[in-house]
Amino acid sequence: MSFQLPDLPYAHDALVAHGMSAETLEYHHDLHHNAYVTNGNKAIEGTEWADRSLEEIIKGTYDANAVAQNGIFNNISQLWNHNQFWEMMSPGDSKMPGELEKALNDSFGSIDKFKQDFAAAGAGQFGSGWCWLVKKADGSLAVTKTENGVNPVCFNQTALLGCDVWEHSYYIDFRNKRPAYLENFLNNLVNWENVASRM
Ligand code: MN3
Repeated sequence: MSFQLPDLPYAHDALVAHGMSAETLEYHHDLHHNAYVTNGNKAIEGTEWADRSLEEIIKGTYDANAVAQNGIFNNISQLWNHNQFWEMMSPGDSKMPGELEKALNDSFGSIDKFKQDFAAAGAGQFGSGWCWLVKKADGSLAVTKTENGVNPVCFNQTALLGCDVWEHSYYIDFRNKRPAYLENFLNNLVNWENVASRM
């Protein structure tokens, strides 16, 4: 079995009015995400991981004590991360469902405070990585940041929202301004219905 690159759930130019260009999606989905699929398939070929699910491979190859993760983990986790990322953005005007609004207010004090924490996590991730809203095993919500391809699956957490803060995610549209990219992501791009469906 080999993994496939999923189609974007919208056209390449569907997010232009929301601050993400077609050129970004052409590079980010068609080239970067596709490279994780190609290299991930190559890396697992002929290994014990060849017929396992993405989540099984991520959990089985993540090494909490390693200075740098291995090639199987890096490519497969990034494949999974991007599969989620496209679904977490919407070309429409996404309204936050009431249950999610209540959960964020209860956990962070206000929606604004949640957005501040999430943006600070993304801006504060030194080098490549991701920031997340996760649901922990005990049911509580938290904002986290991870380096490179590491993701909530590694920690048995549910990823409710994730933002890619690798430079390839924002350099075409925002150049070096990662905080502006994060602010735009939170205010114009998030598919809040998708976030709520993951709870
Ligand atoms: Mn990326």
